Amino acid sequence: MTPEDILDQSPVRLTQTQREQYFADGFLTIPNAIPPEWLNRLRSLADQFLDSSRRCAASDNVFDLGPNHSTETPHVRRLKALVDRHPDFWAFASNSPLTDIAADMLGPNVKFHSSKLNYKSPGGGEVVKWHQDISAWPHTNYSLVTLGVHLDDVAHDDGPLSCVPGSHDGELYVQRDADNKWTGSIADKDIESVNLDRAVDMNGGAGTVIAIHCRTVHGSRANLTNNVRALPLFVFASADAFAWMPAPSPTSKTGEVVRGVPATVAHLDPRPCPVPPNWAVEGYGSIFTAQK
Ligand SMILES: O=C(O)CCC(=O)C(=O)O
Repeated sequence: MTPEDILDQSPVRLTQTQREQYFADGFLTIPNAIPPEWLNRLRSLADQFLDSSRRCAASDNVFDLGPNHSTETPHVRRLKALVDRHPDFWAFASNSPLTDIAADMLGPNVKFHSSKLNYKSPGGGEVVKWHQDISAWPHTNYSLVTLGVHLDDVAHDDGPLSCVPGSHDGELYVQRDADNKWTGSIADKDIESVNLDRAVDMNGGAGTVIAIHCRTVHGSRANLTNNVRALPLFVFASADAFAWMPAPSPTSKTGEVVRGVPATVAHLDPRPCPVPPNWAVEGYGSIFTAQK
C-alpha cells in the first residue's frame, strides 16, 4: 500500500498527526503505547532468556552471543526469532496494541515478518553502525515497519536507536565492502551523503514504541550505563509486500496475516533495491556479526 492509501483509512491507536509524522520523517516515537501488564510480561521473558543463556556456550539459532559471554556473566547480543521462543511473544505480535500500531502504519491487511530481542550490554554494548533494514530483507515494495518496545526508560546513555529524518525517501545503499562481502552497514563513502547531523535519538520511557520505516537510515549508540538495555523488535509488512529473497531469520510465523486478509495482488514499487546474500544458502548470524 502507498502512504496515501494507508492514511485514507481510519487509525485505531495512533492519531492522524502521528501517522503523517511517521510518513514524513520515516520514524516515530510513541510514548505510553504498551500497558504495564504486557510490559511486565515482556520484561520478565527478556530476563528469563538472558538467564537461560548461561547454559549456552556458543551462538546458535536461539542466541547470538557476544565475545565475553560466560556462565557467570551472560553477554547476549540477540535472542533470535522471538515468536518461536515463547507463545507470549507471538500473542504480543499478533494480537496486542503493537499489532494495532502496525495496522495504523501499514493498512488494514498486515503480515508478520520477523522478530528479535537485542540486548545491549553495559561497557559500551554493541554500537550499531548506520544501516537500512530493507537491504537485508527486500520486498516488492517498501511498506514494512520495525516496531521496538522500550522495556525500561531509554535515554542518551542507554544506547538508544537514532534515525535520520527523511532518509527513507532517499537512496538505498549497497551494504557491502570493496570485495562485495555483506557488511550490514552503509559504507563510509556513502554515509558522507547522509545528513547525520540531523539524526534523532529515539529516547522514551518504559512502554514507548519506536517505529522505523524499512528504508530509514538508523544506527544505535553505545550503552554507557551499568544496565542491560533489552529491546524486542518486531517487523511487519503490508499484506501486498512479498519477499523476493529468503528471510535472514525466518520464523514459523513469517508471512502469517495478523490483521485483515491475505493479498491477492502484489504491489510493485519501481524504486531499485540492492540484492542481499541468499541467506538460505549462506546462513545469517546477526547484524552484529556482519558489522564486526
Ligand atoms: O538494538 C539496537 O540498538 C539496534 C538494532 C538495529 O538497528 C537492528 O537490529 O537493525
